[in-house]
Amino acid sequence: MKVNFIGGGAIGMLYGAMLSLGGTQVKMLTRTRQQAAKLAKDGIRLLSAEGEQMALVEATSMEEAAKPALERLREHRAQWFILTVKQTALDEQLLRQLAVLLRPGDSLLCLQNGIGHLERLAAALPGVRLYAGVTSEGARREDIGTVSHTGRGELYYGPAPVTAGAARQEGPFDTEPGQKEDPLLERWQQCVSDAGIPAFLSNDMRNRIYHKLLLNAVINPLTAIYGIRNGELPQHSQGRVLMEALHGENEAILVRAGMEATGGEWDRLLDVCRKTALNTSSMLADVQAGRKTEIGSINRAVAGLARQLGMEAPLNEAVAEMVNALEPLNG
Ligand code: KPL
Repeated sequence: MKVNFIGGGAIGMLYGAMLSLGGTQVKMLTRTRQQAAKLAKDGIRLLSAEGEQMALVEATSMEEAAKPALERLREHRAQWFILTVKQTALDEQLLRQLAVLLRPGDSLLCLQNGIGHLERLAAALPGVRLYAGVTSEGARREDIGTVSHTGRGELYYGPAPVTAGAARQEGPFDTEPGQKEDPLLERWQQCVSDAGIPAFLSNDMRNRIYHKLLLNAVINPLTAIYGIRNGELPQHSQGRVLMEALHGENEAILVRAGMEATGGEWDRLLDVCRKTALNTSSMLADVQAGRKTEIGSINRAVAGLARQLGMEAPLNEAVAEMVNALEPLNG
């Protein structure tokens, strides 16, 4: 089976390289033509504890791939796609391109942080089988052709928990009666297993997404506001106080929204800060690079969820304002 990655960032290149080295045919669909040309010519350079490896891939720009005329020439078999762009890149133009590129019966695995994207994708791509994934793999994009594997992690994926109100999906959703089997799922599982990627099929993705959101909605805004690395946050006198308060607010909201708390959430947060101590969070990296951040799909989205549930989220609102103030005006 061919696996098509939409997005040539750190996670897209990491998984693209690992799958290719494991024997899967990989196609990278990138935002820029320059990156597509580089990857098509040289492949992906993967730097890891095992050394340096070159992974051969096909590549083309998203703009090129989503031309309606070319799309008509596409093979008829259903295809497996993985969306690895940030939520900030999931704008109307990309949604339109995806609607040209993907057909009913195709499968799309979405690896975004935060919430809100699955509903937008479900509405834009009727008939596409949507999956959600949460990865803890560590990756850093060094340049348009090189990625470093900075920490081993796991991938959990499963039917996307699209909330009521979004377009109805034909697919293997746990919420849908009369589910249809996805013929590509077993082949995808074989591909990740051949690549040595620890990946687990889950029927509990809403819970997993909320647990990841609980981490991102504390670490990301606070490290961005204070300009510190993940490991410094629990040591930061003011940051630590806000960390506890924001975590408390988020946990209450997410539990009301359906997250199953285990009692170990606060320790998990400290553990992630420890394990990713030297990381610059993705939000701080965005602020430092003068890019728009994912605050809208993280803290603003948590505040929106709170409103829907009749709750208040003053700390989420406050950190969202502060991070917005750090963003470029028209980024
Ligand atoms: O996912 C992350 C991010 O930076 O977006 C964390 C868990 C905070 C690790 O850096």
